[in-house]
Amino acid sequence: MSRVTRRGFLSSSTVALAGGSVVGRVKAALPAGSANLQASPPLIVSTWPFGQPANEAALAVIHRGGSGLDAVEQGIRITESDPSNASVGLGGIPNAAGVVQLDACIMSGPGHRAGSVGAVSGFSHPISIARRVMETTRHVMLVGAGAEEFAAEAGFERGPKVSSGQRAAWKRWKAEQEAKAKAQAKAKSPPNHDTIALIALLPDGNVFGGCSTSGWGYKIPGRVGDSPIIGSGLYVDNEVGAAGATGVGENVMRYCGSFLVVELMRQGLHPQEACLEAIRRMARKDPLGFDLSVNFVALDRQGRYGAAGTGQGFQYSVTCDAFSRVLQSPGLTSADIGPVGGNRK
Ligand code: SD4
Repeated sequence: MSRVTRRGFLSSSTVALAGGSVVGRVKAALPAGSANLQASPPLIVSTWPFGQPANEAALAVIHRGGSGLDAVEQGIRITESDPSNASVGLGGIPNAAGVVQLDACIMSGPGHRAGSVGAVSGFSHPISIARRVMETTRHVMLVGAGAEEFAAEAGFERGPKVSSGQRAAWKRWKAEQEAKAKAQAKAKSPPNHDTIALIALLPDGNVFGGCSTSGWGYKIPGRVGDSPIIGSGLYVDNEVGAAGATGVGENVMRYCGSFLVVELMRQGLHPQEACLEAIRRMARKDPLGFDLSVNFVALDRQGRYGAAGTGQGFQYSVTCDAFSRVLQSPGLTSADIGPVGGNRK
């Protein structure tokens, strides 16, 4: 199976559409993602290959006796601290006005608690601000100026608003925009989508998760994606497991994607099958079909895990005491759509 890099996944649907039936590929991928690699908690699963060092940092926190929330936060901070990650934390892609606005959320299975921030600029670690919202306020979500004021008062580390590389890329984009005078059309083709969603199962059976991103590159200022929305970019249910998403947030949000994956696991589906079934359900209903560009990771309380994406699928990272690996998820195309339902034309 060909491997899809995180930068390539937006165009992966079209590639896969030309590739014939995916049913065989889905079956072939199952053992690689789940049955062949037996995991036991502590188990950490995250989106994309850059999730692997985050997973490993999270595992080390757990072995040092840290809590599940510490593990999720510290793991995601690794990704947020790396300016080479093309849309998380310091590597964040600016919006159309040249400003990086970050989204993040965190969730604790115990107590079913959640915190999140949206459209925050000037801070490097939105995951930590999200955790502070959860732990010190009666709210779940703070956005924009209010979130920034909250973070400033709490003394959070300020980050460069735009890395020099991203600034240069934005300037090139801006110049192109002006030359072509097609700002609207361009905004529909973001340069890439690299979100970290990291979910963790601890040996005591508790489940945690977090998600962090700068979202859709060159988005309209104020746009908030799925990543900080509980149930969309992330969902944790201590009775069942957890799921997280990466891809085009608008397409995840309209279906409460991560909530859907968790609910499918509650009905007894293996995490990988739950990710596949959620995408099938979305694609059957949606005018975009399998061009939704959505990807999910999931794990359950039994220590099973999986992932799936549209097109050729995507790469995700799995870490436990026995191994730490980047795996290829199965992908779904129109060949796997089944009966068309809902309001799909
Ligand atoms: C968003 N879902 O803001 C995020 C982007 C993403 O990998 O996942 N990038 O739409």
